[in-house]
Amino acid sequence: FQVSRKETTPFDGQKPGTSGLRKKVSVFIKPNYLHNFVQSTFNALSADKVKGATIVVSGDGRYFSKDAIQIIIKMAAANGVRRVWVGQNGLLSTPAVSAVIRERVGADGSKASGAFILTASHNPGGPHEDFGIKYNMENGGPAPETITDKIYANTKTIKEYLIAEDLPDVDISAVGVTHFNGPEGDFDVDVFDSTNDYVKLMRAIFDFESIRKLLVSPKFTFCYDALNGVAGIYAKRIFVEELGAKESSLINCIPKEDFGGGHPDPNLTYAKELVTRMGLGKSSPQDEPPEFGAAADGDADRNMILGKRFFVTPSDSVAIIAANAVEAIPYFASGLKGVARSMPTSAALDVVAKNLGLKFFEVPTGWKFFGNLMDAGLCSICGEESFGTGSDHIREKDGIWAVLAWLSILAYKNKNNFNGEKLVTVEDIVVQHWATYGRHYYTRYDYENVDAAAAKELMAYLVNLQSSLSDVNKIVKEIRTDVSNVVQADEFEYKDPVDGSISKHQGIRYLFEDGSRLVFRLSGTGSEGATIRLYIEQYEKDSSKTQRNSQEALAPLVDVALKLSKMQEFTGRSAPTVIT
Ligand code: VG1
Ligand code: CO
Repeated sequence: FQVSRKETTPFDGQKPGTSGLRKKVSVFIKPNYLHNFVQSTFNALSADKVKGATIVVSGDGRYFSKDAIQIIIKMAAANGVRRVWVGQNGLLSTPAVSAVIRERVGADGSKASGAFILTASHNPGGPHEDFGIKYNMENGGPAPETITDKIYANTKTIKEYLIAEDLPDVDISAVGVTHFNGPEGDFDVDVFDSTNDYVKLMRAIFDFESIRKLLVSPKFTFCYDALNGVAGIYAKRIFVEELGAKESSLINCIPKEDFGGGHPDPNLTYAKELVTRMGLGKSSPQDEPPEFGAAADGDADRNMILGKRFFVTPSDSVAIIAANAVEAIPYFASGLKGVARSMPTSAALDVVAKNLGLKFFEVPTGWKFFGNLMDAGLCSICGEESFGTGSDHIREKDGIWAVLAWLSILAYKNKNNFNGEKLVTVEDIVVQHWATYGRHYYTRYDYENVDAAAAKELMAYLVNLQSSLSDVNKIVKEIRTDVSNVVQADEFEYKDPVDGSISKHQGIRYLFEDGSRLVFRLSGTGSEGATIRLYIEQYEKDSSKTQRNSQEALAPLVDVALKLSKMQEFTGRSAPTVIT
């Protein structure tokens, strides 16, 4: 093939957000739009990560992925990349990409130095919806801000990109290596099985035999909803083929380019079918709900864990996994190095860390901050309130891993004896956890797609308020007398303990004397307007009061949050779009 240099001009707004660049497909298909971003990324990497390197290109299979993969292959060839690895049909979950970067060794001994992941995660897909792209580094984790800042700077000055226009499209539906010859030498496209490397890693972490006994036990019933995302191919392979779950326990497990028209976001609002099956929906289920249910987002890095008629809030989920990991999961048998959560995630994990004497870290939203801690050997398990849970086995959150972790805990709590009188259930485990550690009542209100200027004003107003705590408390007491005093109000700022880098403006916090918190943030993953996230939390130590309805328990704080922020005045919204 030949290398062409193509002239181009910059596009506005190619700044990677919390997790890459996400825009409407109609934006991504503009001539040169994707090309500019890909070339800007190559130009932001050190030469050895491009020339002669091996890179992975795949994603959640959403609309436009197949075209994007062919474009990136041609650009990689032209930029001197030696090998491109593609999951069959262009499919790899985000955690599987991380695993492939870290674990896969090519037939010729090659290792990958990075990956383009094609996904907009939990955002809808299809010709009128979202596409996304992000770059992950050699450690398998998202590019740090130093790199994403460079990529963004490059997108603003880009003048040309390199492409091998005459390279024929590669058939990515069939496993195998296609070999090409370019001006600088050989170039290979290696299409490989999307699940093998990931499954091998999961086998090395968990005791598949004991999980299998649980899944095949007639007392245990199971349901997994991939929301038509890429998780389906892993669920089928792992839960059904390896662990013996019935095929009928999988729903929406065939990946679709438009996620069946749905919102591939595993929460109580969008995972409707599963929520109904588990007995949590408005209408009652046809059959007795399963003992255990779980769902994933489009790229399978998120998870929702449900018991029969029972929702596990993600902040509790990571705390419970951390509390039980050493006993229940072979990978952690020798102990945890430390644990971490994102700032808006509830403090349930903090309490576990304190009780178990573990190192603990609070980082800004987004997975990239956990990676540094893990690379430095400081953190084994971490999580976010946004249905993200994971460990240092890779450098992304991992939806299937979280389900296997919960199944391991269930297997362990039932002493691997599933024929007893009554199984220990998901609800039993959570209620027991609250009794031991106290409960963090928690909810998140999302105001999606509000006017961007109004959202900014609301945030500026809240920051401004913080200059006087006594004024804040005066306003709070006028709204409600049954909440405690605000003792600290600030914008969260993080100093990375490993590299010393500082991230500012990571969310507005109001901290109360009794441990309650209100947090306000603007989303960095949307593609239209602005999304305001409001996180509300309250700690209850008294074990006789840990089983209240969470919206009821949090009502006073919700009231304070909405009135303090003048939410309706600024946004014109009387209610959030999503409550989790
Ligand atoms: C959201 C979540 C954040 C998560 C991010 C990426 O970001 O709040 O916790 O890490 O999505 O998840 P934001 O900036 O919109 O609040 V995923 O599954 O979209 O890669
Ligand atoms: Co995701």
